[in-house]
Amino acid sequence: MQKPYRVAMTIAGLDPDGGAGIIADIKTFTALGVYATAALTCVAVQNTYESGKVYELPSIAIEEQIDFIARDMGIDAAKTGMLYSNEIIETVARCIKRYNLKVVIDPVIKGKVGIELLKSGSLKTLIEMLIPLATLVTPNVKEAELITGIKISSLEDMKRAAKYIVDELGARATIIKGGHAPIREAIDILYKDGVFTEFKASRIEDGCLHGVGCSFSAAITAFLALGKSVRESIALAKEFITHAIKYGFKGLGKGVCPVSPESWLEIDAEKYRTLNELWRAIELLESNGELLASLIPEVQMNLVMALPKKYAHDLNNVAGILGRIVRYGNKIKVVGPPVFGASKHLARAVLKAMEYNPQIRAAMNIKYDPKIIDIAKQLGLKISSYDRRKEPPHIKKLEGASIPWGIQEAIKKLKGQVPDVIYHLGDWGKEPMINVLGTSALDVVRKVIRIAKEYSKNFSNG
Ligand code: PXL
Repeated sequence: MQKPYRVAMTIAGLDPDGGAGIIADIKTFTALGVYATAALTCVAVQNTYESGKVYELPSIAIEEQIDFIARDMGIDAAKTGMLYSNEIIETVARCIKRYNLKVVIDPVIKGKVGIELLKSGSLKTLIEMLIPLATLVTPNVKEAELITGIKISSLEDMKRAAKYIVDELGARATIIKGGHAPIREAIDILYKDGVFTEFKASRIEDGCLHGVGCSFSAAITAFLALGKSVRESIALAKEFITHAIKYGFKGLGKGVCPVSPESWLEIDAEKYRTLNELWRAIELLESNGELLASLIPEVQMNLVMALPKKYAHDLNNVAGILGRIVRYGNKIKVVGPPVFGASKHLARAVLKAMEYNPQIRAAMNIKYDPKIIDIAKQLGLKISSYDRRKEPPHIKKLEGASIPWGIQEAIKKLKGQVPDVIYHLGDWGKEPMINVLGTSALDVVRKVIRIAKEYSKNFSNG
């Protein structure tokens, strides 16, 4: 029978800033749907820019942690990180043999900000006692050089070192990570069963790298725990780590920013939250259908909501209503469901507004009427506008550039503040239009309903 849960264990140190070490490993296991357990080896006091002291746990404490979990839950796969001393390495090697653990050895020697993760005299012990037990060893170029004594300055050197780690040192397989090599692509070389495999990923400019090695080896471990092959686990872990680097915690801490293993889960959660918010806004729109019918422009109406700023790169990260919102007798009809990539115009407007204020995430277009602008003013909404006739020819020629240009003009008029309402008076063949902006789809719809209530009074007064 299929086991209901897969258990992974990290045998590693604590990095209190949470970027690397067991915290990164636990986040990674969790993000990948594997039950996370940990045996703590050391406390490596540090933050994103300075290293402090290392406090070692007695090796008996490490052994007991592993024993307690192995005999209770079982360990489907394990990884090692900071092991620091001969004593700890020997203890961990004994435990791996005792439980015949499937184990990824991440031979960490120095942390990103320089903390010593392995005592200088302990590398020999790691090579002799641990590498022969490894399902996979995951050194970076620097570590591979120290382990093999081979100077690495090319792909060929990486291959020689990889072969050495398996054929001479006895690991089942190794992947040498080329992330640090001075080439455009980050190429990793796997050597397993006499075969080299290259894994490529383009380098991410301005990504976050604190904890990248820990999260990568933890991701491989998680996939191994799920029963995937080494090759498959690496390919999947590569995708995972690229995501974690790209969506890392930019600006957090004063030094090297931490990767974000949790972004793997967060992005899907945000997609769900965004669509859910749009469904709620649709309900509100429909229940005010009669009120809103008079606000529908010739080109019909749409309502969009973008993913949070860090995930909002292009039109596909903005959800809108498929088929738009149309006039239907004296009511409105929401034609289709909310879908990512369903609207271009409003999506471009909201993406531009988000550049100025990341809290802004939603927009809706309504027909232009000077009375509506007056009402918006009376309601205390902040208003700006732009003149489409002043659009420069080079912008006009560029596909999709007109709306962002206009939104930017309107925001610049307010010295960079994003207003609630941006309107323009049209141009040849372009209908005048009002865009209502807000922090969420419901926020925008509520503003539009307030406007519509006043506008309908206006009508009934003649
Ligand atoms: O990234 C390697 C690493 C592993 N383990 C601990 C660390 C670091 C890097 O800072 O602190 C505990």
